[in-house]
Amino acid sequence: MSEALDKWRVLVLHGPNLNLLGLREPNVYGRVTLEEINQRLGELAAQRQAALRIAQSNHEGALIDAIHDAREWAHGILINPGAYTHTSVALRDAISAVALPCVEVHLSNVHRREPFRHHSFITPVALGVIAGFGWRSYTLGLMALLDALDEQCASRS
Ligand code: DHK
Repeated sequence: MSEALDKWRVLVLHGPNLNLLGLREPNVYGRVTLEEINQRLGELAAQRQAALRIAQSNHEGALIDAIHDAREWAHGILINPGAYTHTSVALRDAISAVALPCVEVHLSNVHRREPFRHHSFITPVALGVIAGFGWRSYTLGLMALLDALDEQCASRS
């Protein structure tokens, strides 16, 4: 990764259980692995002159630490908070605290699933949400984030 030459630097964060993608409930989450998703994101980022730092954690605090750290280097955040979407005020506060543009993504259409998945603590502090398109939610989310960053930059110049 040649961050110095890239236009945008993005933190990609995968929350709990997403390390099991490909094996985990493939009828809900698909058969594409996390590594494959990361590879597809990397290809898209290269086309758009963006640099990605990618992390996955099953621990709320580690996700929060990564968000705090992003304050020092990132222009934006792409996050699938997994189940923390529906439970974590702390994760929401971290996103709000760093004030970086953030796109929330979900592989599944959470609104077609159990009622407890219908509420997100993250959405109110996100630019937008993409859900229900399997692994493509991530690439659509990255495109949306980079478009928003480009637009922000154009409106400043
Ligand atoms: C992933 C999870 O792990 C769930 O807890 C969320 C999300 C949905 C997804 O669809 O990517 O409810």
